[in-house]
Amino acid sequence: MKNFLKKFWHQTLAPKNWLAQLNTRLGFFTWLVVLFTLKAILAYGADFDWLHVSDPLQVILMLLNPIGFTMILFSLALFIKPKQIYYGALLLIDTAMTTLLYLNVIYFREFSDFMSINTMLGYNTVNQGGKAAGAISFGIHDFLFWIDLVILIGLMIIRKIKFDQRPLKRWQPFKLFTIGVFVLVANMFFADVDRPQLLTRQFDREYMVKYLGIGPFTIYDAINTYQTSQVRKSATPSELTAVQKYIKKNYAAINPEFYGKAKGKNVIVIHLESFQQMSLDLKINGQEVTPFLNSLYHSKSSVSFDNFFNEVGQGKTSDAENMLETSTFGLSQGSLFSKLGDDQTFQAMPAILNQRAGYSSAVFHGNLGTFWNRSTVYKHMGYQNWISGDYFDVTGKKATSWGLKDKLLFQNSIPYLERLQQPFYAKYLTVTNHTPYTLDAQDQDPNFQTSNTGSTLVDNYFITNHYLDQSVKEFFNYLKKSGLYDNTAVVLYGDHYGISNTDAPYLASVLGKNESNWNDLDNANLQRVPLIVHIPGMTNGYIDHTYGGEIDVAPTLEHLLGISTKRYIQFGQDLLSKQHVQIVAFRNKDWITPEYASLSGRIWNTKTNQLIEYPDKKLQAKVNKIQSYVNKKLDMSDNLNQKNLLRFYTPKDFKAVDPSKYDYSKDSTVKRLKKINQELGTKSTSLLSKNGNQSTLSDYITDAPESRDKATDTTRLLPRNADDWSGN
Ligand code: GP9
Ligand code: MN
Repeated sequence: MKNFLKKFWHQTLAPKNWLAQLNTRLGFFTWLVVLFTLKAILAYGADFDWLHVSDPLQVILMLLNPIGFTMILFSLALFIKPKQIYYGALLLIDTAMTTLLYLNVIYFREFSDFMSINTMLGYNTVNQGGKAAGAISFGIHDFLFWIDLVILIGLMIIRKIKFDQRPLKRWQPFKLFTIGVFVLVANMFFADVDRPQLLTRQFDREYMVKYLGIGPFTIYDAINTYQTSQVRKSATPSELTAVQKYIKKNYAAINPEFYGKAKGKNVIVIHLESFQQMSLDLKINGQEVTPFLNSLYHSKSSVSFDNFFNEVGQGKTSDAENMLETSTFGLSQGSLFSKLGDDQTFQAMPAILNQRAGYSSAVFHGNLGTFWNRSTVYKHMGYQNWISGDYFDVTGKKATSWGLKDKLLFQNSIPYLERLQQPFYAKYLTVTNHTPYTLDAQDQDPNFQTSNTGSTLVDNYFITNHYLDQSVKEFFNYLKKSGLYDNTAVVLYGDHYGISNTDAPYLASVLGKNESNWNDLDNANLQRVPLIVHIPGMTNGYIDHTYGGEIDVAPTLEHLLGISTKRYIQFGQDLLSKQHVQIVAFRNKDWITPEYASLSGRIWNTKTNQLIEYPDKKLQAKVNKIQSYVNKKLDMSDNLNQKNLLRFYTPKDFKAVDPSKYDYSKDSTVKRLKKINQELGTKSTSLLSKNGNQSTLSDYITDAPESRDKATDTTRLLPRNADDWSGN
């Protein structure tokens, strides 16, 4: 290795050899590869924030990832014998790659994201939002991306670099190509070590670039886009008919007792990150983990569900969001938001509520806007405002690596919330209760003593559960004080498990179970998450034992708001309907009902907690029937989403969402909200206007110690993807 590097230096890189090298075919090629690699690293460092690398392997991968792909691509020219074409091809490939790199640099400056094929082809007008033209920002180092090409071509013109007549040695091109392939494969191998399932799970774009580089990312994205477009192209409107027929049969009628119970009220959805049902009513060392959520859970003003399951796949939070907004399932692999979100047709809650009942809409979240492709997806769903971590001060201790701490998110959201026209549909995505559940000592309640299960993760989980509980309580106090409470329905739900099956047995002691006979059904039972619909003024609330899942929330909520759902393509059923079918389909085709569960092909009795090894004929027939119900439901949903069939269907009174109408930059959002309030004048229904244009922020009391901290120039927020818990 040392010898090789020495040789490489003396023969190729040493300044005295520069011109001589550039005058050979091989030397010229080597120089282009080296220079392009340096330019890629320049972009990574100067423009892409070093891709937020967080461990030594990632650093190495980032520095090496341009080499393999560049060698492969550039070496294609080496096979060309005629000298003019050889040099021309090399320069052309280099120019093309430089252009791709530079376009990404410019795009990233505006959108903190990489260019997908859809963006390049202009299908995705969304990201440009009409302002791409004037908004290009140049950096002082930009000339470095082009200077090498200018100098090389200049030297060729003045004949300092002459075309080398001699073609390469017979096997040379093949050898270099192979080395390139070898480097790329090694690159991919180590990427997979550091981030398993990188390709199949479709992490966000920064991930792909960090591990594989701009070139492979673009090619992978192109393949993906092509496949999706083929699937979609082949789809015909008639395929929708089958789905419609299914939906019609699947429809569960409204329950008049609850229909319209929350009509006209604001809706606040609180997405309780990684929060499981088992934490409700749980006592540790004699103390409730979540006393406030428990009080909501048992309130006479709440309809709560204790057999409500998460049904997410690999898209985790984004799958939960997709189900809640659209009542369609996420995908069997990867995240629908990331994979299809760029040009998907949604008929989602924000648009339905807006068009049917005049709701304004906003999402609040402490993590970066591009995570899970939200900045794009929300536009397609018709969200008017997307108030992400990009809006807030996330410096110092204000954030965990997942974003702004929940207490601060709720508090900092008020200036926006109070400017929304009422009724509004506002969603809060909490994030502090996220693995690895580490929380600064200053945020921990000294009066709460967590468990001692033998797993730090589990013990910490209850600490962040408790913090989440306090955050929600502070927010409710504000709602009451500001007067919003009476006119607002609050929906709280957990998105998915917080303790994975690997760690779940550690829960046995706190749940009063036996760790030694922990089984698959125990794991399935833990997939329950809370669903609490709190409607101030309601007095006949109760805990409903219906088996259901996240797919069912949209129709349930819409019916509570007095909005009929018959016309929409929704795979869930109103949980309050007498016709609700109590079969919960998990994303992997497992399922659970009040009587049985099918988990990895084995049947369980959910009442006795027993495995049924040899089901009799009658039971087997029953199980088969349930399984085909589940398969059909998932297949229908997948068919609809993969082929984007909703583009062929416009429900009655529904106006297709035009994503290009939305602009989520902080500046325009602030201006827009102010303008709407001013223009409406006395007709403005926002809390701010109702309050005589006095902010209600002072009604917000938080004990978060960070709320007084001055901004610093450090942040812990790590832009990265879903199940990456590094750097924490
Ligand atoms: C990130 C947050 C967490 O923004 O929503 O996502 P998850 O890791 O739970 O999918
Ligand atoms: Mn989540």
